[in-house]
Amino acid sequence: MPIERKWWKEEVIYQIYPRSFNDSNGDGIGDINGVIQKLDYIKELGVDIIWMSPIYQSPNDDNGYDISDYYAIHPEFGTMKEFDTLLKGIHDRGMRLIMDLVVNHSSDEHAWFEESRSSLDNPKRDYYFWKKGKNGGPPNNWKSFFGGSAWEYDSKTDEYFLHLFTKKQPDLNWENPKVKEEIFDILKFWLDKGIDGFRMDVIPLISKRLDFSDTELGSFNEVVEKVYSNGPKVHEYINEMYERVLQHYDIMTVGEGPGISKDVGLNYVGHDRRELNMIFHLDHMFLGHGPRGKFDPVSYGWPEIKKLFQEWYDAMGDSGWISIFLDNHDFPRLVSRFGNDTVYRVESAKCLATMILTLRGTACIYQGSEIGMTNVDFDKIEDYRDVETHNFYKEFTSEGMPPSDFISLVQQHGRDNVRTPIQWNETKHAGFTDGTPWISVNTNYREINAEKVLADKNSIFYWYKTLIAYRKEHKTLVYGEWKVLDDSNPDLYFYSRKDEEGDFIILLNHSDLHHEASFDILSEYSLDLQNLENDMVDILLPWEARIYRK
Ligand code: TEU
Ligand code: CA
Repeated sequence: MPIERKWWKEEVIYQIYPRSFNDSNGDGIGDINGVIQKLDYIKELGVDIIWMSPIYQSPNDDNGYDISDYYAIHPEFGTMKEFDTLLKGIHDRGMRLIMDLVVNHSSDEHAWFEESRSSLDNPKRDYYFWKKGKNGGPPNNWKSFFGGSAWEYDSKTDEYFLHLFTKKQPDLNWENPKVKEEIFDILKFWLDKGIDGFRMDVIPLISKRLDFSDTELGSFNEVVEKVYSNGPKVHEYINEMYERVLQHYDIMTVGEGPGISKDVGLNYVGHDRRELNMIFHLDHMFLGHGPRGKFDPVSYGWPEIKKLFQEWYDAMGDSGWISIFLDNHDFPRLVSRFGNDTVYRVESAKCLATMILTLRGTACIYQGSEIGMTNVDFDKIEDYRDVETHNFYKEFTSEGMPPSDFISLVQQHGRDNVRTPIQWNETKHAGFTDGTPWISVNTNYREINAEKVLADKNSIFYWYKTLIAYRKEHKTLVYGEWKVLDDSNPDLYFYSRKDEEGDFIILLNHSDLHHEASFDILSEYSLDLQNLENDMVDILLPWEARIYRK
């Protein structure tokens, strides 16, 4: 079967975490008008699809991933009228907008939950999961993604409710047909406004194993995969969403896939599955998460990363599809985690960009990657905002971990690394706000900011722009067969992309070392793109990236 050609396979996604993108009214919080002000900047990069993290009404326990009204724009971000202006501005520039759909759970301040918790016989009681405790404690031993039990006791009705995330994010009960109807109405509301699709938050979690039995599994990643994700009715629910809503619009859907392994990926995105278009799988992002998660780290390296990319390529075949990304609002800055954000920050950022834009999958770029923003090194817990960080700080320090030890873990693995304000220029607060930012700006903003990269034709920004245009010109980099040519050197990523339209070789040195690069096959190709100056054909400089074409 020939691979199907689709716009959402060819186009490039740019993720905006609006709270940290650009503040237009001086309250220290990024907003919709702030995004509108930067639409030409985004267009200049050459990306096509903007994925907007949640902008709905929310108490912000998890920065908008706890929604209290799916039909309302949070006043901090602006008004529905301003949203309409944003959508028009995006469409007028030939770009598309996908919204973040968070329907595994709502906020506990959603009207549904306020009714549900009010009494045992409230008509909305089973919009959520309520259970009696066991042996004086929660119904089972399930843990939240964000520490502690996944159950919260509610004294009013003497029952516990399920929350796989914070206790202000109660899980919705998709078993209840009324819940599904409510969610399908939400989808239709936003699709009828003209948006171009959805990123579906933790979609593999929406079907629960209703026996709610204790788990004996050791590592949290295993619990996510085998207990929380891929439940008995997950495909029934997503397929129903497709049949009832999604198929009636020319849109794209991408499922965020904690727990979706390569072995079940095709069940969600196979071309004939009538479910989702693609997955943000998290296998490479969860690398390094030890038994208790990211703050219980284990070592890993490029061999594990490349093995996962091979496994997912093989699993998808020509039928399924994934997105290729190396960071988002939940994971550290890609140049800090996978590159070298000190001596070779620019070179490694460009090298990693080359990887993202030459593998098979829809490339997704997180805000700030195009200017080479790095992790932060806040050294006080008060500097952090992320509920995940604060919950685990309490949990680990209460077990005796010195606070300074936890802080160094947060500096490496915490989500606020990617949530500091975008660094627009070298004025106060990096030009993000005229007020006090909701989270401090990275202190390196004078050296790293958009104004500087836009003035430098050799900057990371223009390398992304060049690669994006190159990928669009050569669709072989989207659809072509991918093959690793030689993996004898663990520091090199050496692969081809080939189909009837083109024949490319990509050669990446993802290390701080010089490497020999005299591969006979290259004599048949000409060098099209190189991320740095180097006229030594047979030697690769640290973090050098080359694209050859026949
Ligand atoms: O993330 C789900 C998820 O897997 C995250 O919990 C992430 O992997 C975790 O931080 C790793 O430790 C989605 C959203 O992207 C995230 O921002 C939300 O906090 C979460 O769901 C709950 O909505
Ligand atoms: Ca604002």
